[in-house]
Amino acid sequence: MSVLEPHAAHPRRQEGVLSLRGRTLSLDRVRLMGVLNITPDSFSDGGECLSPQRALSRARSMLADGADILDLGAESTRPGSGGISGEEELSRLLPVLEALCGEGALISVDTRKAGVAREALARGAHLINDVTGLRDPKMRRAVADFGAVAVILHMQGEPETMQREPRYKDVVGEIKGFFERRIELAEKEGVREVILDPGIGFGKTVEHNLEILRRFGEFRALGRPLMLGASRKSFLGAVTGAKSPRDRLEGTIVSNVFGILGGASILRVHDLREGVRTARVAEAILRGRES
Ligand code: HH2
Repeated sequence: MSVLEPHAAHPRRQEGVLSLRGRTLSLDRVRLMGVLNITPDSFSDGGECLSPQRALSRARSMLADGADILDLGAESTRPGSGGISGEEELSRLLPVLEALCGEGALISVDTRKAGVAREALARGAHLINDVTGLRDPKMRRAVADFGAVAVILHMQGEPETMQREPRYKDVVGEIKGFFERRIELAEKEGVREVILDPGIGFGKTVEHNLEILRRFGEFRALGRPLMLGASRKSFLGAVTGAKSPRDRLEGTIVSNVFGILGGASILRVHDLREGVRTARVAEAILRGRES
């Protein structure tokens, strides 16, 4: 199937409204999630926002540039990263989370720990972005107890080792099967709503990432909103030779266009101004400006 010919049985994008704990986010257009890494070691911007003041100023500038949601991550999941304790993660996260919730922002928390998710949800977070795809029953319980939405991300292996030798017979087919199994587990536990993210760079070779983007539209068959996180990732450097993550903006834009053509509802990006403009132009081409 070509990216330009959406499957007749499925609309280009999952439309509707996300209910985010008393707030709503309409998916009538592509939404932008801004990455806020409150970490010393994230792959593209580690150390930039470790102090709450700097994190808040970056968050405000992403909101001003058009971010619909901010994704707060206090533990890096870059390939080879070791974990940190829940206490450490919370001490980085909570001051920034509380301030931004107080300012009315929609907040996603990027965490693998059920205890961290619970604390964040108790303080007003709207969405849990779990790179382990709700594997832990305690995580599913936490999301369900708070009536929150969760992002189920596909990862082969663990961040510590995931890039060693990722292997698939059919990368898209296997990810779809994974989503089906995790959606079933999540729904059994009472999780109301999930967003699916195939996890670019999470246990995938360059070729796997390219194939996921080429075949992104196939995930539409699952009938859930889709998220794409290609921003600044290393496969773009492998293709273009851009060693520095900051030098991968064009690759990010092209990937996001492919994601939009394939039906992505949410793009997770570091560069908001460019991300918003990419989405608006792609939508205008697809649907005309009037709509
Ligand atoms: N990518 C990263 C982290 N979390 N979550 C979703 N849903 N999708 C992604 O593609 C994704 C993610 C890695 O990027 P970043 O947060 O910039 O780096 P790090 O994990 O090193 O903090």
